[in-house]
Amino acid sequence: MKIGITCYPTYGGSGVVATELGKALAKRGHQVHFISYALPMRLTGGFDTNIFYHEVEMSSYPLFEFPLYTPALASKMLEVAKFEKLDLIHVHYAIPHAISAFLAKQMLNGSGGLRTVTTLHGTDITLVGLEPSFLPVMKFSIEQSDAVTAVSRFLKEKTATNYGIDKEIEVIPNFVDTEIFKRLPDHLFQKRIAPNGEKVIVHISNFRTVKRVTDVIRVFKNILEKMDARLILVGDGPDRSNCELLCRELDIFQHVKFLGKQADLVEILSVADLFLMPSQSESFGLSALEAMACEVPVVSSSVGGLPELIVHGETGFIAEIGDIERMSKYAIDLLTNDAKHAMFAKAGRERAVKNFHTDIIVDQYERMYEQLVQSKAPAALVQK
Ligand code: GMT
Repeated sequence: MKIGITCYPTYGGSGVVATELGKALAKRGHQVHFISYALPMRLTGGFDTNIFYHEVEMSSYPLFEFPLYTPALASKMLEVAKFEKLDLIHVHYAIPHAISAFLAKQMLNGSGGLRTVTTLHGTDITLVGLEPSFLPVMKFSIEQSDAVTAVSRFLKEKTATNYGIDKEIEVIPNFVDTEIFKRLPDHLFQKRIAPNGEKVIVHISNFRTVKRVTDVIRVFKNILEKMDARLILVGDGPDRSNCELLCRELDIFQHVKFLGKQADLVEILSVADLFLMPSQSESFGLSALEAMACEVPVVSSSVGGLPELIVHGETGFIAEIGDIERMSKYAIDLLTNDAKHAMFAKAGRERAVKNFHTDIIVDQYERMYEQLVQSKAPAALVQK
């Protein structure tokens, strides 16, 4: 098949999922065309004869106070779909990608029946899309998509209730390449991070308010009262300065490393003893899955899709949002009980391999694409 993929190319789970999906589809022999305003973050690392990248050109004009990305993206989608003869375009994160895909499909009407797929990822549904200035167009563009998927049951239900959409939404969870995301014996990095065998706690996010990174720091402070430990914070974003300030106020800065954005997460997760994800909102929690694949137990909040990923008492623990004391108790329990920690680490890895390995999930997307493409109306029947 010839498949177009549109996503946000920057730091973030939806772009990671879209890019890894495209790479896996290309490996299976499909031709994949990424359409975005920049090269997706994980699309580096060598030439692949089945992968193409088309950049959306953005022109500025003094009259336009705001960049007009939606129509520019639709025009690029149209161009690529027409000349590369795409079977379908799969957009990740509905705003504004589903709108552009709808426009491209409308413009192509009658010349081959381009199919569109929208994957809902998180705040496109739970936050941004709910704003009155977006809601009607969000509902419309989701309903107009030929197929819609959500990354968790939680998100599927939210879409139905928040938007009154009764269209079929298939839950296809996120995935991880467990051949790449696996614990590595890297003693050098371990020595640099925790030279005296200190416990290593990791958090990875884009440091937005919904991630509640300050809760991570407060839990870590409680851990430090019981044992020597290091906190590794990976990523960057609006709350980073606040977090650095809080570490100084709590006088724990010397135990915390802010690594900023990092490409090699496996190396970092391989030295981790615990992963913290105390988010306010999390429709799936991709980095928690990546941690599980690297045998790192997770302590998280109980929001959104996290209880679908983390099995409480088996692969990690979940607590109410903001319940720092309970999260600290769970964290200390795991960090002080080696046998329990080993069981959780093993169970997390097994769950990632058994339920969320790339092949299992990409099969589901591929099946859905095949059904869509087979149901394509012959050109003559497509409304002119
Ligand atoms: O929804 C967002 O704010 C951003 C989005 C992203 O691009 O990272 O995150 C969502 O999608 C990820 C990939 O499916 C999920 O792992 C995250 O849980 C989800 N974030 C939220 O729901 C806050």
